Amino acid sequence: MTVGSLLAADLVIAVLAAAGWLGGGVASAARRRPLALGLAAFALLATLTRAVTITALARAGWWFAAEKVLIAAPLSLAAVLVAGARLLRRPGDIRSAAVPKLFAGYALSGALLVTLLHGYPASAGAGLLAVAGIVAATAVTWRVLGARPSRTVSRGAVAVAVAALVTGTGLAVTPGTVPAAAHDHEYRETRPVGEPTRRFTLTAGTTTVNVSGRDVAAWAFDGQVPGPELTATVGDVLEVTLRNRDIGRGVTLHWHGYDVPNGQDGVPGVTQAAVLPGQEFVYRFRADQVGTYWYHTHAVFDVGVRMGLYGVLVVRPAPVSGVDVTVPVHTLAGLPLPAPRTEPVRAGTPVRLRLINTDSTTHRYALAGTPFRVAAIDGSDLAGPTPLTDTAVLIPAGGRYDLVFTAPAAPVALLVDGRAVWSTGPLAAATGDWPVLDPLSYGTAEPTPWARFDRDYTLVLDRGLDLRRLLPRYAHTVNGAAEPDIPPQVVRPGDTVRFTIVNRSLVVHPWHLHGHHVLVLSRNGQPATGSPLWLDSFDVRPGDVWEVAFRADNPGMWANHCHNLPHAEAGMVLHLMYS
Ligand SMILES: [Cu+2]
Repeated sequence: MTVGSLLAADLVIAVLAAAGWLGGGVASAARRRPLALGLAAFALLATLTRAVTITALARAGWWFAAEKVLIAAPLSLAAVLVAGARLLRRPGDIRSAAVPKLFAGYALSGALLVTLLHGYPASAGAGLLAVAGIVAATAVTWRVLGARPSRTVSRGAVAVAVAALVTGTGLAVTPGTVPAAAHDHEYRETRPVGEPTRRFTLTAGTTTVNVSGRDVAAWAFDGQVPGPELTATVGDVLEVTLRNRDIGRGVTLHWHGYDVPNGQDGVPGVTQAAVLPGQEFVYRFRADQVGTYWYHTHAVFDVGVRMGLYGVLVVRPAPVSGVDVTVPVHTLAGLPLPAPRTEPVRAGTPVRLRLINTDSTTHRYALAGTPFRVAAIDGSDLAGPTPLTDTAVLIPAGGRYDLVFTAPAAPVALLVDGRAVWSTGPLAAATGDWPVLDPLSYGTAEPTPWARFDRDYTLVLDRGLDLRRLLPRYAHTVNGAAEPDIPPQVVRPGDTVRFTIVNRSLVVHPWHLHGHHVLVLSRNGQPATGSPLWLDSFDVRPGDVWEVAFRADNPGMWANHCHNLPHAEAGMVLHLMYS
């Protein structure tokens, strides 16, 4: 069982246990004896089962189980002692068993709320608030059901509830380490880039585009989705003038995967101000990295990218022979892009397909009709890629794979999630049951360039209630905090830095560090054994633990965030900053 499914199973069992106790309590109060006993027995079994799931999660990593061991386990034990013991007693008036069962239900619900609303890391404040709620709810139940606890017991309950509430609130609202203001830095260009050799102008504006015969509202560069394909040869100096015609909330250009100097990175509020209607901004950088990249707005980027403010950036070595096709996949107003295209290719011609996922979720790509190799991922060439046949690849949000093959005489087709997007001729292919390539074991290994690390950071991805804003939100969190309250990671120029990224939530988080490519060291304790993988976008699935590392060689203030853009807008953004 994967850690991701353990997390889900534990959550389901916790819900069932809480519901079972609450239902049993209500049935007892209604004097429905068989139902009450059945539900309570079921709840007792579910509560005890959690000992197994919580232990397994703790063995997989403390991050997955901290609050379950420290808060849920003691509360579950209390529930079992109070309500379970009651089950063993000689049958009397079933109604008198209602309060113990309801107490157990409150205890398990309280623990569940701690997991769902607070998550990681476990905190005494959250635990005490849960205790206060449980004691208060039990005291009220006692009254409502007309039972008469002794004066000592009721006074004791009130005292415990008040003390827990006060202490818990105090601990919960005390601010942690609030980061230094992350938004007034600006790193000036220090490297001279030379005279531009490739000049482009991109004008952002609202428009209507036609997708599969339907007119849909879009935000676009130069009126087209995707925007114009920017191409360069390695060594070129790119100058891109961004103009904003009428995108009211502003626009920027972020060069996804391109490790530009910080001032060119296009993150509003961090490296520049958003370009408002009527304004312009000029980006200039040298094209030192060969490969497949893309650009997109980083201003209100959940809406902006989804509405169409993105395009392709390809930097080729010179000279290039053969067929070279870019396939940027996107979902615009629920409709898939690009439209299917057929392009006959003469047999024997070398073909490179540059697959780009510009959506917020993973896509599955399958190339049918030919063996192929994965020549590059995220712009970096792989070492010793071997031929693959009938194998699918999963590309995370923001990620790119370059597939290469020699065109056979028979047709070849590229399918995205089962839909043909590019082909050399008619080909019906069923690719749904193909195995998926694991890039961590593909290609030829090379020694890791570093033996030791100057900095170690752990990012635990979760969900939680963020109360630090005007309106509370159910945020996507990193180490229990949401933007802008996640402390920045501080590095010195030249440091080798290791990140451990842990996903204890139930959804995939495609991780994306700006300005640097990270080398994958391991996933879930298994070292990467294939070609060195230098990634800028990788899917951290539920229960995953990724270890990646990079050299701090690009000074500035860099966004480090989830590239599922709704998650990023809901708090999952922090910054990497150079001291
Ligand atoms: Cu995410």
